[in-house]
Amino acid sequence: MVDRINDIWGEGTPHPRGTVWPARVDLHLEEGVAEADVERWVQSACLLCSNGCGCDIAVKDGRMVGVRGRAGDTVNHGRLGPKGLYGSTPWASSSDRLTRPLVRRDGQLVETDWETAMGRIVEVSKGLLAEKGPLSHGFYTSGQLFLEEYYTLAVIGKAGLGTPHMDGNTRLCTATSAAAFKESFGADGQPGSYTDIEHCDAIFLFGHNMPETQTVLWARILDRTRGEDPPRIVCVDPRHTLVAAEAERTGGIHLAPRVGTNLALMNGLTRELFTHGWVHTEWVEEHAIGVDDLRDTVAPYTPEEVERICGVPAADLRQAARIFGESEAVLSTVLQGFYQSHQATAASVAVNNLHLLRGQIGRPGCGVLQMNGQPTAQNNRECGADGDLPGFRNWDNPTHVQQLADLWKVDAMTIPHWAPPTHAMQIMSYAETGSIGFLWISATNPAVSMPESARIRKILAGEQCFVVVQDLFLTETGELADVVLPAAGWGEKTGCFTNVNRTVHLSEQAVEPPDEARSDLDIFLAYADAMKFTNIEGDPLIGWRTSEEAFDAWREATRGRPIDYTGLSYDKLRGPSGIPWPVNDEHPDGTDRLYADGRFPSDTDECETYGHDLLTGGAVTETEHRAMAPAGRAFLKGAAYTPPHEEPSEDYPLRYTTGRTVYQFHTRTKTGRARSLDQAAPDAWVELSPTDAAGLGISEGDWVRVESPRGAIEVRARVGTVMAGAVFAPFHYGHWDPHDLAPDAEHRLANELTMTVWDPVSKQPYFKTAACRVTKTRDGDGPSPAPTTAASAPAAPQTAEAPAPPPGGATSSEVLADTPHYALDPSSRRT
Ligand SMILES: Nc1nc2c(c(=O)[nH]1)N[C@H]1C(S)=C(S)[C@@H](COP(=O)(O)OP(=O)(O)OC[C@H]3O[C@@H](n4cnc5c(=O)[nH]c(N)nc54)[C@H](O)[C@@H]3O)O[C@H]1N2
Ligand SMILES: Nc1nc2c(c(=O)[nH]1)N[C@H]1C(S)=C(S)[C@@H](COP(=O)(O)OP(=O)(O)OC[C@H]3O[C@@H](n4cnc5c(=O)[nH]c(N)nc54)[C@H](O)[C@@H]3O)O[C@H]1N2
Ligand code: SF4
Ligand SMILES: [Mo]
Repeated sequence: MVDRINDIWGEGTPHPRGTVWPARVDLHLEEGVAEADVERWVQSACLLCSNGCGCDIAVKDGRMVGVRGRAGDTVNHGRLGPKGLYGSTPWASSSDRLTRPLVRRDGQLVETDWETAMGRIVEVSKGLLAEKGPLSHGFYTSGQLFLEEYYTLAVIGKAGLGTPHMDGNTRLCTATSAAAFKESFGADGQPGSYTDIEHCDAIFLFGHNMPETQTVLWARILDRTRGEDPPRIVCVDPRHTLVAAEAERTGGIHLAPRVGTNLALMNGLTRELFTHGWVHTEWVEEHAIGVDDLRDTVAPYTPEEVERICGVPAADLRQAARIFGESEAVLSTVLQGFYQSHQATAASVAVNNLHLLRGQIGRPGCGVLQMNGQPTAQNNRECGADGDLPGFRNWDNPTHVQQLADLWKVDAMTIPHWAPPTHAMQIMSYAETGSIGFLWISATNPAVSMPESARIRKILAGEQCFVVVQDLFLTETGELADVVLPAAGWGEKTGCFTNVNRTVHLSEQAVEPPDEARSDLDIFLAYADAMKFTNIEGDPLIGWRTSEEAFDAWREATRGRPIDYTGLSYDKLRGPSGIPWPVNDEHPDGTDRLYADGRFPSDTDECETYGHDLLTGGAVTETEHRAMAPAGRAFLKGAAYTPPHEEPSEDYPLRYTTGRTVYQFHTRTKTGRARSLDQAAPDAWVELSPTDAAGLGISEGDWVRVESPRGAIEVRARVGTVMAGAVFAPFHYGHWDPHDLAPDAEHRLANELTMTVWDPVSKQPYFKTAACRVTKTRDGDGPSPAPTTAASAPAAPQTAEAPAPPPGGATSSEVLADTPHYALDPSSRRT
């Protein structure tokens, strides 16, 4: 048995550049279960982050009792990280699963049967449709359902109801990834591949704490940095993460920009490439447009100017640019430190620009990974339950809309395309006013995860909007709903999903869902049936009943598009696992790397968007796009840096930012129910720099109040590795508490402080820029509950080799079965 709590990345298998990453199989079974006891192994992939590690689920007595990595899988070569090993299965047998629908009666949520619950939904839905039309309907879904479920929901919304108000929590997660691809290359889709790790000679991580958030991918990188001829690492993060430690170890560099200043730093790096002649001029001339404008845009950002804005020493910026400029093959990864921060799309596009300027794209080692976070975020973007049109189609292109109308046999005018799809933050605003009077939330917990929590609670609890919540558990969001539907989860249903590097996995049903819980697919189909959605021939709009039939329908929707699934089938996915799209006649076994030919899907008739001005978000028109004659070339686009919306002031002198720890996933509905993960990070904290802590008279473990103009939390302080002037809070902790409802649990939700503001292009809200103040409220009685293993470690020098054990340090992964999980108070509609 392995211990992935203390030994997060596991035994190393270093290997030389250009050689295949060796396999290492990780296995974990529930306490008391031996390998010989396992009755069946069922093929799947891990659903606890975007890495999509191939695994098999162990089944015994009709229960999921553990997981084992798939040695032959192209993604993980057998490895699994802490969440995947310990967090994948315990939640499923938790005693507080939702097993029957709930409806609100006289203010109380009470159990009921499916007929009553669906009857209530359909009654409200039909009533509003008749009275106000489809714009009264909104859907807020996830990055954690299956492809088949998103596609079904997308068809219901676009062709059944005809509402543009549909989005996913992917808006909070990877909207910027999609936007950055569309702006640079014309369509969504990761150009790079994980195999680039084996070929590169430098890796840049932009706002990405990979050692904690994609642990298996980080293990793959460690196997290069600890082997012969290692790549140099460059880290861009205001905290001294383990990426920063590895940067220092490999002769790379750690750049710690002030929170909210990424774009100034990127403009500085770009300027350095021009200044030193590190631009591959011939390649750029042939394959990109916009180079002159970009050179002008970045001209003011001298290293000294960058130092003034970002606080990054000019010499460090120069060194980082030199590493980019002189390496033969750079791999870049970008994540929430960029996507959820100020000027998100512009900063992320700037990473694409660096690769285009160097001509480093589509070749081994030269990947751009605009990362995803959630396991199935990619599928939502592909299938269009995030508002996009399915198959990376352009809502502004009548031919693309007509293709879908033909496929679904509906009038093209039914499909909402007269204006951009409504983004999640706007959906909430419409729900706030009641112009959306019916909001269906599936597989996401916005009461904890959306910014400015007090406002979100008020919207969901108010009478102006009827709220349906579909989840595994009665979450903080479910408590505010009018109807709660019990869903079947991973392992209890069959479906496919696609990871960051376009790799598709099939996840088979291993066990039956509890009692009356149903798959999300079945729930959406039941709604479509009850609403009697039909096509123009009078046949049912949704012609499929099973997930395999839904997959086959989806496959047809991708024909001829960059994201081509036509060569995939359930049978094919049951073979060697982990196949990257496009998969078609030309590429029957999938495609490791896009754009090898230097041709991009940027043509006016092919692209997914005509693009935007990165500074203002203003849309480029079709005519303007056509005039640029992209002819398969990529776009180099830039923007000037502007200061964040809320800068430190006398009242709020510090910069507030939020994020994750390795042991918890999001709002903890799964990881909080696995004993070892829960114990490794049981409660909230904030990280302060030693300088700020000393100035405020705060010691490790003291209780502090952290306040922004919107709200406050009271948690314990970790004197940590965050840069001076910044404060970091994990966002995992709502009021649900597996131990008990702690008196302080109401006051530990990081999003009480964040604000309702978003990127002008991707519309992704900013979770990583706000101003705050910190005051000590009382002495602590020991260290804070923050993990001591990774970026949240105490300020004492941190080395990548020897992280200290976490508090508690237990390795049992049994479900927290007997503790009262939930102080269930269905009468509360908290405001
Ligand atoms: N353990 C674990 N793994 C996860 C998840 C989880 O909840 N737990 N969630 C998954 C999901 S959905 C996602 S989206 C990913 C997210 O994965 P990451 O993006 O790696 O995680 P975060 O902690 O949100 O943010 C990354 C880093 O951004 C830094 N940062 C904060 N502000 C700024 C800034 O202004 N500029 C820069 N350059 N950096 C800044 C933070 O210090 C932090 O180290 O993780 C996925 N994997
Ligand atoms: N302050 C701050 N806030 C953030 C972030 C941050 O960095 N800082 N990160 C943002 C990001 S990147 C993300 S991705 C979001 C995540 O935020 P959420 O999406 O709210 O987080 P989860 O806890 O993953 O919620 C998923 C819900 O779906 C349920 N679920 C799981 N599987 C299924 C299923 O098969 N069917 C159904 N019906 N339900 C299921 C789970 O029980 C859970 O309640 O948070 C965002 N919020
Ligand atoms: S890296 Fe992500 S996908 Fe892989 S085991 Fe960990 S949580 Fe699961
Ligand atoms: Mo995410």
